[in-house]
Amino acid sequence: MADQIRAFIFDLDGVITDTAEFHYLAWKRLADEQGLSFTREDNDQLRGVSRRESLNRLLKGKAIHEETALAWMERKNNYYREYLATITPEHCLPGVLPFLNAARAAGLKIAIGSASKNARDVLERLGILQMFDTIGDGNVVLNTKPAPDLFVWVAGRLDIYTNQGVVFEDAEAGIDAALRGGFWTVGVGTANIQHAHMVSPNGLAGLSVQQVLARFKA
Ligand code: B16
Ligand code: MG
Repeated sequence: MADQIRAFIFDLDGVITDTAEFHYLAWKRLADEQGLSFTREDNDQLRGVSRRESLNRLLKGKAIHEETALAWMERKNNYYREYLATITPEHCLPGVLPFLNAARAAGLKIAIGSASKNARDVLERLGILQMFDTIGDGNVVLNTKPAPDLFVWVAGRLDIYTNQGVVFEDAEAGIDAALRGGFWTVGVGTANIQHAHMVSPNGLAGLSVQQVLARFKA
């Protein structure tokens, strides 16, 4: 079992807010313009996956020049950022604010571990950026989920051992990353996350801080 739990680390898209629809609309716009097929089912496979790997999957083996790849990723991101402009504090998923407040009240550090390079902007628009002790996003490490690097970077910034942290994730790649890093894991939602130590199908709304702490009590 763990040493005492000292921090909760949250993925962003799918745990704190739901930006998957905006990613879908942005990739779909690019795909339509380039004559590529891209469905909602395809988009579901991109949860927690970096922008570069998302493009690779969208291309389905089609080869393009590096310059073109960079230009397409920038175009997609510009579309995505147009949609982000509509985000307000009402876009926090149900139960998020009470859960974050309860975690802080219990003396835990709280942090973000998101693959997104836009994470800070999203958190600012949600009005919760200042609540977190550390923000790990798509800009801080080279190797993205399922590599453990991002969560390990966050643990370093929080000054904790990895087995003192619980990672909340909605995506298979994110749970794999946290397990490889030696963290405790809570799978949030209904995706392929059954290998997490604990699963909450109804998001943070279906969970209490005390329940999580009790599950990982030393
Ligand atoms: P960006 P998370 C992930 O966020 C999204 O789930 C994924 O769909 C996206 O491709 C990735 O961020 C990169 O996002 O293009 O904004 O850098 O779930 O890790 O919070
Ligand atoms: Mg996610």
